[in-house]
Amino acid sequence: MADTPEYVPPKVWKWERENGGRFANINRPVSGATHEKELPRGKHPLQLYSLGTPNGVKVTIMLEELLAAGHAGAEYDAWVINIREGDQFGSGFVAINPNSKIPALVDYSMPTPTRVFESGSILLYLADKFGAFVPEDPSERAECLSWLFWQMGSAPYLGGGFGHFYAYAPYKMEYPIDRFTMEVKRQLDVLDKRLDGNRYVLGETYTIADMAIWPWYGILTTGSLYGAAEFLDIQTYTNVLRWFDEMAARDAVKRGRIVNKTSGPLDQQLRERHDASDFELRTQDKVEAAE
Ligand SMILES: N[C@@H](CCC(=O)N[C@@H](CS)C(=O)NCC(=O)O)C(=O)O
Repeated sequence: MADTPEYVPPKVWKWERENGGRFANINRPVSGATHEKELPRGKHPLQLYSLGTPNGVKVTIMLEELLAAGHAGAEYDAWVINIREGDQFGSGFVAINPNSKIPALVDYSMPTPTRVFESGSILLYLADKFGAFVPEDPSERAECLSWLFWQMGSAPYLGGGFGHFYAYAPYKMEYPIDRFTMEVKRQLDVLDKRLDGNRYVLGETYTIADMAIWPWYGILTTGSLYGAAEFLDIQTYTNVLRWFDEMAARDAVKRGRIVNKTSGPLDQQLRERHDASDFELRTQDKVEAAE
């Protein structure tokens, strides 16, 4: 691997197993299962297979919001898929997401068990299923979906581009860091302008668009995502900061953001969620104290 003007790509790219960087050991240029492994199944109709990353947290916030709004049918089991250990390439997981990425959901309340993958698709599936957090009015619904898909389109720039080169690449490279910082700051500005005078992304209505954007551009403001708050001069995006705080104060967001977390403070990790009482009884600090 080289980052010098002398690098000339070969005629046909060949996979080098050790091309460096965090997560390099789990990447492959082919899809499909690498090993047989069934997925566990709990007692609820909704089974979530995920991890407490920004894409995973979108869905657990939505499920906790649905429960808080009284939708008892949104009770769920949340299982950890350890992507650093390659769980996403187990046969059971690949059967519900051929793309081998968390999050993925199975809805057993349907006549035929229904799999849903892609975080935006899961948010929309749940919003439609429960008639919640997506506007009914066609114009407002279109606006909500535009922001939802804005986030889905922007995440690879923020995570795969900026986050990768700023935080995970084996060494710092000016060209890609410059390129993706420019784009991430432009996107932050888009969001900041949208939130100027708007309490939530759709104005007064809290929707799946907020739930999709918050774990990425919201958490970015705290510095815990890529340690980049100062580098991105995040304090200047005052509307994003205000919106971040307002959402962070919601009880459902406080719960959803710790589900399937496997790092950080132990009292902020609920590795598996099978019951509402788990937030009181089974955070990792309590699990370890009982061992
Ligand atoms: N577009 C997908 C992206 C999901 C995604 O990138 N998930 C990451 C964790 S945040 C993952 O599973 N990575 C494992 C891998 O790349 O092997 C979505 O929004 O659901």
